Amino acid sequence: MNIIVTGGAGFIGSNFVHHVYRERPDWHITVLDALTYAGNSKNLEGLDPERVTFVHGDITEAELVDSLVKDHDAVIHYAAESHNDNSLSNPRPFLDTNLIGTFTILEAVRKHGKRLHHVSTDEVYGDLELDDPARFTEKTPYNPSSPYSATKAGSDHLVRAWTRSFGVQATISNCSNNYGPYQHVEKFIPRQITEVLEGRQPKLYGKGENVRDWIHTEDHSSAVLTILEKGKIGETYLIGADGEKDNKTVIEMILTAMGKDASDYEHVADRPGHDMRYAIDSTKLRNELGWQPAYTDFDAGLKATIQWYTDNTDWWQPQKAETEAKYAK
Ligand code: NAD
Ligand code: TDX
Repeated sequence: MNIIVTGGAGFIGSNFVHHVYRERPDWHITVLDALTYAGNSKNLEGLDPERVTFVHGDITEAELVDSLVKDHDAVIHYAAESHNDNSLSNPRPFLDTNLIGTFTILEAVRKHGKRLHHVSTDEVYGDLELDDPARFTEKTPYNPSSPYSATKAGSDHLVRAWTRSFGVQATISNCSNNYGPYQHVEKFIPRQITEVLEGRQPKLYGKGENVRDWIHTEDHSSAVLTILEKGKIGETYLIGADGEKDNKTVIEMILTAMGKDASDYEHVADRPGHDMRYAIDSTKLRNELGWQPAYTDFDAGLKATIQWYTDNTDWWQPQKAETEAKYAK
């Protein structure tokens, strides 16, 4: 297999590149990434250049995308503007990358008859009440809340339309909140860990009752590889590992693991339109494709992630001041 991973220098994309590099030693990987503020070529350091080629480019550049897709077997499409808070302050790049970028990839895979796996999010379904016994399934109606989730929902619809109307060979996955190494410090867990490492208090939005369904990024990678190899064309699979936790609990776990008082955090203004709860039912993926998550001990995964940020200050410090300046604004 000769694959393209878009967004392969970002958090989840680079973890997927490392996963495939280990699990499929005879595959060749081409990473296509624009290296926006969220991309970092250091995430791919140490990989054999014979097996991984890096192309610095934008997924909205039709000629470049077409020329790459022509010579590969499949595209695994991770590239996106991914942060809800940024989508509230400046939505435009979300429309360009998440909608026009996905459209550009669809046109190329359509023309050259190549396989596509589209990586999406559970946020397309909107949110659940805290006491709702229901979880999201592949049949839940779309109801996105933020500019980010609306553009991801739009990208999913484009992939379905190109599959039905033009016979594009595509699958879609919608995953819950990821955590693990190489995650940008703008996101909840790395932001709080690095605040503590820099001697400041973690920042909890509102009352912190909001629930996220945490999955280790390694489990996301193994699920995407499973769908790429065994998934049925035209189908959508939800990816989740039964990891529901409210934000207040996660902050308290981080503080405790880092030797601080569990109440040593500050409440800050809530996110406008803040989704209350996400929860994934991944029965279809488990029953039909035989996938199982392996990293379900959240406490152990969180401690390993804290250790990674503690050991890799050179990786995150260059992004930190700029990120906090954006938040302050
Ligand atoms: P990220 O922001 O860490 O990385 C995004 C990558 O895409 C970066 O390397 C960036 O340089 C690249 N990129 C952005 N715009 C581009 C463009 N126009 N052309 C080429 N490259 C471009 O994001 P992430 O958290 O790793 O998310 C990756 C994917 O997974 C996204 O599609 C996101 O919607 C989806 N997802 C994320 C989560 C999560 O918890 N973070 C959960 C479910 C799904
Ligand atoms: O400082 C913070 N304090 C805080 O309480 C930050 C940055 C976040 N939060 C809250 C907001 C959310 O309830 O923590 C929760 C997680 O926030 P984010 O890390 O921004 O993630 P979320 O908005 O849930 O979206 C993430 O999961 C789904 C990813 O960023 C998306 O790309 C993915 O689609």
